[in-house]
Amino acid sequence: AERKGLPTPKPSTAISSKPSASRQPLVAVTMGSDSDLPVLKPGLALLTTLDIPFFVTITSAHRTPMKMHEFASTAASKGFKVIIAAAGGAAHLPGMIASATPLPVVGVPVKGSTLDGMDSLLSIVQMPRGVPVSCVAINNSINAALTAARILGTSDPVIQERLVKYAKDMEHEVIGKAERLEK
Ligand code: RP5
Repeated sequence: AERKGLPTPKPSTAISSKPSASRQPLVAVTMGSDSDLPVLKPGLALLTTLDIPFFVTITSAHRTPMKMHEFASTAASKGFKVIIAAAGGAAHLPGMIASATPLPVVGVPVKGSTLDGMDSLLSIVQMPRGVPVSCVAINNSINAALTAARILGTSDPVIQERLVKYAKDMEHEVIGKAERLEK
């Protein structure tokens, strides 16, 4: 639903389809519950399109606090460069992850069945000074994937070039839609 009305750039044919599992994952993706997975799926698909290897797990701040802490505190030494953390409701996961790692953490507020996701958004965005979480819009896993890719792109020109192409594809798609309307 998050992509409704938004441009949907096609995957580049220049991008390798080599499975990411065979290479060092650069992005660690975690979520509070498997019920968050449908929201993360578009972002995971985009990471695949951008040929960025990633690892996905579930670590709940409340239900599996030990596993969450182990995940966060070992992520940097395992070679991950960025963490994406999605949670809904009392969405403490991204902030707690950020408290236990020096890696950049991108938070995805997941819209639950009540409160329209405002609860998740405020829980993630209102971090105390000193423990940063970069929070994207409610349910916007695409922007979480792009933020992770942009971070990686600062030290990887190939990824940065793919992001330039992504933006160009998006621009062409919107211009194409506008031209069809203007006829
Ligand atoms: C949060 O509670 C999860 O991130 C999820 O968004 C929400 C509801 O979890 P379930 O009850 O669906 O497992 O911790």
